[in-house]
Amino acid sequence: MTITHETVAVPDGVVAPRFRPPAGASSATTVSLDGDWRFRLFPHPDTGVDRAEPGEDWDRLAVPGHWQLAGAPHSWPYGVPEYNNKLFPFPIEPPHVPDDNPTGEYRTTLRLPADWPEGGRTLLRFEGVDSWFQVSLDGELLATSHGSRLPTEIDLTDRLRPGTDHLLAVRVTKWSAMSYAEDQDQWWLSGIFRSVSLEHRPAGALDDVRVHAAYDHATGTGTLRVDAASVVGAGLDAVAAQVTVPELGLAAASGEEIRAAVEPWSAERPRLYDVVVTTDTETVTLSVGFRTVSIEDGVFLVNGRPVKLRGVNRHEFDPLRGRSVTPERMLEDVLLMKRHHINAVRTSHYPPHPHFLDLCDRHGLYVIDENDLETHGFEDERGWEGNPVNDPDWTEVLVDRVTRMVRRDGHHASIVLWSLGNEAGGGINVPAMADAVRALDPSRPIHYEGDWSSEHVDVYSRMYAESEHVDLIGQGIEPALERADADARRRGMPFLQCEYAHAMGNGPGGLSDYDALFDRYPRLMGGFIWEWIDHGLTRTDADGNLFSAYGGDFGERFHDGTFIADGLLLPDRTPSPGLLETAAVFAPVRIDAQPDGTLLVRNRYAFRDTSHAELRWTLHRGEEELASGLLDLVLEAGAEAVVRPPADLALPEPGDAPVWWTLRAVQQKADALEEAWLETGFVLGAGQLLLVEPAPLVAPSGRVTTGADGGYVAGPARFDRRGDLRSLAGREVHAFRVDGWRAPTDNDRRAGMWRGLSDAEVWRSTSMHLLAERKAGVAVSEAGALEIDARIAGPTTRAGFATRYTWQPVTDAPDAVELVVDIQPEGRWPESVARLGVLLALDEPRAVDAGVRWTGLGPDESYADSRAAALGGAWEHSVADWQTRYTHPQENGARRGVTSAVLSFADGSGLRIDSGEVTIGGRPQVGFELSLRPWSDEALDRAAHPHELVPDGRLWLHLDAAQHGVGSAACGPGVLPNAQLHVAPVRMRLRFTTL
Ligand code: IPT
Repeated sequence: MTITHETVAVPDGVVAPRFRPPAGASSATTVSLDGDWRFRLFPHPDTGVDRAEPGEDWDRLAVPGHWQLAGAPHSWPYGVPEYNNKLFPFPIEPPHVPDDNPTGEYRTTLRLPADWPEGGRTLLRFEGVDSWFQVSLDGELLATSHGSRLPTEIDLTDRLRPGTDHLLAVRVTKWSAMSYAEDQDQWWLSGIFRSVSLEHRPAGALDDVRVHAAYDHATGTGTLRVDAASVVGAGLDAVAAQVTVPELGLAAASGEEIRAAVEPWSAERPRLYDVVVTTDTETVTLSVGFRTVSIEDGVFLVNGRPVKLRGVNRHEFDPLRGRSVTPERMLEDVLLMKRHHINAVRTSHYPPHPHFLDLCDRHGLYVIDENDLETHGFEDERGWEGNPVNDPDWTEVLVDRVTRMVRRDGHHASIVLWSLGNEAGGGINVPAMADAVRALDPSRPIHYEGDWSSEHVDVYSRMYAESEHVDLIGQGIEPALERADADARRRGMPFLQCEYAHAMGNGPGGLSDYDALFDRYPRLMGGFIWEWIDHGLTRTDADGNLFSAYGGDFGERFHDGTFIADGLLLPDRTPSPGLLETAAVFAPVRIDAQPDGTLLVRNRYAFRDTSHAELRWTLHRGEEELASGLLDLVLEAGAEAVVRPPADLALPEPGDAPVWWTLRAVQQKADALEEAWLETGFVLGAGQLLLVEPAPLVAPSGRVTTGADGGYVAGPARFDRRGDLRSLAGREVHAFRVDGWRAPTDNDRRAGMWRGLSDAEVWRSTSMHLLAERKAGVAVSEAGALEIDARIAGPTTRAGFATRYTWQPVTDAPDAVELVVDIQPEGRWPESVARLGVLLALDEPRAVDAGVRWTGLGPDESYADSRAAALGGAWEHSVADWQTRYTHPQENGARRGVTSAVLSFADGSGLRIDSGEVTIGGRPQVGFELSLRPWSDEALDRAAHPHELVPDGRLWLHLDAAQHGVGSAACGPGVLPNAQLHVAPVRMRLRFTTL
């Protein structure tokens, strides 16, 4: 059979897969072949280039790397990246792919170093090549392989002569039959994107080292058995090895079980022991963690204790290098996760670079290692017709993939579950893969969400399930499966959300609601937020500005746009507000205010008490500290306590800012297991109580005066005769009116998985984006206030906001004016509204340079369903820093609970805004929501990328009673009832003071 890129067959000419010890862990010689290789790109796999062609005058291309990114961020000499989510960018006719199939010819010169050891075998190792490739040496075709995120090894033993140059030729196609199995939601990026090396394998080498390191929590005993094998032909033959654990003074032979009292490994305490495995010809030193994963009574346990996975889905991504990630980036990811209380990672949707797993072992993250398999594009109205996962022709290929993963990674303590793949439907190859995994490693449970009835897996998994449904599953009362036996089996399983809380743009909202369920029900083992990072590739626009590109930005004809930007990190790894929210929700020491005015402190570690943390409280008004102290409290793992401010704490009289009692669990010292990532003062959790509300504003009693032009003057506010606000605080007013719209978030724009219209569509249907004001009357009241009646509504609808604005100067404060806004909705409104409040746009040429200090929740943005990270206090920003530069511009930056804000303009002047009573539907709340931008919501909505937003010479403020939550409807549930904003009467009392 002639093998082509359209052949469905396991790799040919390759050696049996072996385990991959950390770099430097083996005594065997290896040499890296990374560097600049010779390269030429052809339009078709039939390149017509002789395998013996040395390509001396070809281009140079960095290996590892993707050819599409060779000139990033400025040029794209070898075609551009293309982004697709699930739909195949080519006709579905497996195993065929388009003729238009860019194919790279790589050449490099191989020369064995002079000191290359004699005897044994020499393997050429590829850690990852996307997607299909053929390897030739000195003009002879030796191997064909695929499995983009899996290693391939080729035996070159009899072909390499020391001191001689050999020509290595690799032909890599962009598309192949395997593209049908690698349809992950990401950029299509090709080439030799992970390292290449030559590996010496001495005779009797340690090609496969299986580490069985368990921990018996009842006795504190670790058991260790190491099985060692050498690759012989296509199989493995056991070899006798010596196993020592120097730190424990243990020695044994391979295959023998040894026992000792050990400290177990967990993500909380990633204790590792050096285990030295030796044969006559090779020594491998592994970092081994003793731990046992089990499922008992439907509960997921690590070392005998229930563990909740508070995880993220991580794609490999670098904004310049794509999936060709450096060790520095991998470390950055791991440390960022640790610093944000993430304890688990699903390697969506393929085995990561193996070094990433070394880092997970070392720093402590539970891992779901996922097979390189997704066939999502087959899911259409014909219901997975032709899906490789249900096709016997593919069985060997898919089993080969999962086998290569388990062989490569089986020794990692961090891996607690194997995953058979993602979104690949069901069928005969699911049990085939599951059997293969169990045969190699019965010690870890198997995950695969696509096994809908969980027949072949060990955990029940869903993605984006609504919290109501998760609640039912938690209680074990979810709807039954048709087959009683399958249903009974699944009911005995722990439940996992392999994806939830879609973090696209502003969001995810509702994370706390899910997390509370995870805590409530033992059956729920947690979940993995979708996803870790926005895959925005850095590129220049026509004017040379750098920006983060998403689907369509490379002129792709067929793409999925912004859906690639759905992470907790912005593409440059700046934490988004969503990551800060995640850290607060995942906090190991949760501190939550209770309705009875106490704080509930919960130790959510599975294995640690809180003796490493200090519980520090402060009583503060804004930033002014009134008192502070320590709570004498140590909580055992899983324990909780109710705490309250000390009984003798003297509370001040109400003043101009609320008084908070804030409690933080602050880590005191980092030990050796944590020092890589833990910073001094690291916060393990925080919470607070509002003890003293601010004093009400003194009722104004000044009188409006009438100007010569028939207009009105109320302190620093000037109006024309029609009642239009013309200037405030010495600045021209460009816009002032009630508003109900926002620049839709990605979540607002989508209808989620279960609903008809998106929120943004609903708002458009009532023309909320086109609101305009009609004045109905202007009068000066007996009390001397200027009363302006207006109706705010959009075209095509009868619904509107009947509004009265009442402006009154403040006696003895000539620079101050008070505004009461009364909004009465009229007519029929849709189920939600984006915001309720006033919009104020002031002319301010240097708006970006303005500063703002506010008392309220901060320091970062928060929304009704994403507010765990925000704490009451006094905070400061510039208008420029106030903006969150989401990869796709959208509503951002709201600060809630604001009781006062001081704007300082570049010219030295200022404006203070204080809040009096604010009620929605008659319910009082503390403070208002503040948003500030140097551009309008319309401009924000129009912009496709943040760098397109240009300050327009105005400062746009929103002073809202409230905003709608953010939800995660971009993929999943919309805003939950507890965070929806419904149209209701609103009353807001605000005071403006010129400074
Ligand atoms: C889910 C995919 O598994 C994931 O790769 C990603 O595409 C995510 O959606 C959306 O960003 S599948 C979806 C049909 C729930």
